[in-house]
Amino acid sequence: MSDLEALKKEAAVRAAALVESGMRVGLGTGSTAKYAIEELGRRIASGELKDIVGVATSEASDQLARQLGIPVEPLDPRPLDIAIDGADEIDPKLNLIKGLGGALLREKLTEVQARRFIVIADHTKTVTHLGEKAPVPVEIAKFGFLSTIERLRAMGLGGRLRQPGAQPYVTDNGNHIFDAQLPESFDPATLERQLKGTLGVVETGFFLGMAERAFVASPDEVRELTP
Ligand code: ABF
Repeated sequence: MSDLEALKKEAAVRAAALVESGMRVGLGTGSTAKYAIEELGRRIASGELKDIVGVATSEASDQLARQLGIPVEPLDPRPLDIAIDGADEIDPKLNLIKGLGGALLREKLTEVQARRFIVIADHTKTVTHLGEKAPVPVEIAKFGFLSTIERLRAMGLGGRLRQPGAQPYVTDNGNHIFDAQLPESFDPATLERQLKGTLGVVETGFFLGMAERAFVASPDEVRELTP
């Protein structure tokens, strides 16, 4: 395991320790969240954790959880006790950019319902302001996606349709993703509102004011951050 993977795992294990028997747990997506799911599976197998129910934020996490003996249910209106997930950027107030893994819509639907939303990451994900390193992924409807992209460009946003091969990337919800380059200076809440008001936009990768705490692992320590 590389040093960075070991750090991600350390952060994930710290967050997974907050899960108690009987809890309903939002299961994140991505390489860091995978370690949290594995740790929950380990704790179930050892008999330390009983009767938890997972709500998965992607087909991949759903499959992994089931393989590890974590019962998975669809999201329903009941609150979740906790959700644990990775992020692409974390600012000092724990505002996040998420969605480079493509699961932003299910992640937001799930994590907004969690009493506690815990972020896990290695130290490369912290920034002083959002957009420093990553674009913001914007999930857009497949139907008319080129028109939606024109509307986004007309707002002054650069960026590109996510297209890893010959075809555009398709999310678990059948949509496409436009990875928007962020301007040098902008207010995330204002841009989020503008994006959500744009026809064809389904969801954005801004997760603002949602995280309760973050476990961020660096080679020296796992820091526990609060907003
Ligand atoms: C999910 O996975 C996403 O919201 C985010 O895009 C990504 C982070 O992945 P990783 O932990 O692999 O860096 O949490």
